[in-house]
Amino acid sequence: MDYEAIAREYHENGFGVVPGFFSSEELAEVDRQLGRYLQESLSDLEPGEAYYEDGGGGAVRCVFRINQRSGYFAGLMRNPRLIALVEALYPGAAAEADGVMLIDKAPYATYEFPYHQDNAYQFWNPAEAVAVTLALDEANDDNGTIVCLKGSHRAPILPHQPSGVTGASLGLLEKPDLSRYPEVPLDLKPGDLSLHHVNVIHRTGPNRTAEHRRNLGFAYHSSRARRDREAHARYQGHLGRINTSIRQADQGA
Ligand SMILES: O=C(O)CCC(=O)C(=O)O
Repeated sequence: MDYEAIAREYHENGFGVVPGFFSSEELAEVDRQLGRYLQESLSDLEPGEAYYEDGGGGAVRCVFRINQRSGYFAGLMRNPRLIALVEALYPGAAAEADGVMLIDKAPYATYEFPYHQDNAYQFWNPAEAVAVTLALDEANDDNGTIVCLKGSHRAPILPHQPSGVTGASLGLLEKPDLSRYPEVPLDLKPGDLSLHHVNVIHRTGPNRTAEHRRNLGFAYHSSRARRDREAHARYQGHLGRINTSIRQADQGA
């Protein structure tokens, strides 16, 4: 695998795709472990760790920080090939793994994750951080894959507001300039990875198919990046308030 070419594309565009990173056997094991995790842990998760379709009652939509309750996923995010890939993006620094999340876009789900930049709530400086997405199912424009805006990782962090979409905390206040930053949907086969820079503007669309679109998102930063801890703590407080209001709505409060 030509990590240098992948890194060049990533820095040029703000995103990239790595086909066939995990073999079908490796992916089958990831899927099996995920099924086990959901069966064993879902009922124990705290508000804010998981979000569901239709508020509380539906299928799972997102599960965050899977690594905190699963030794398997804590190990997977430190998989030496994943670490080597991230270190190729940020040479001369160590790759630090921050967490693993699951996104499951259900068949015919109509919600969209609005345009956003991950660093609007991750607060890395320098912005040496990346989301690595492992496709568990095929992902394309029809089933709401991630759509990145080419070159937008060079933009500053733009004003965001609460998105109002369960599982997506923030969205851009204003629609970005698509003539300057054209949209590129990331087409993935199971086992492929996509990489998106923490500053790149991206969104996801609805799932217009009868199949699930699931992926695992791994967050990494380079050992040169520092988090603005005050801003992050303020954001965590804001998330806590959102989760309280979701809980109250579920309980009819
Ligand atoms: O995979 C998805 O549906 C959402 C991914 C996303 O927006 C993100 O990783 O920031």
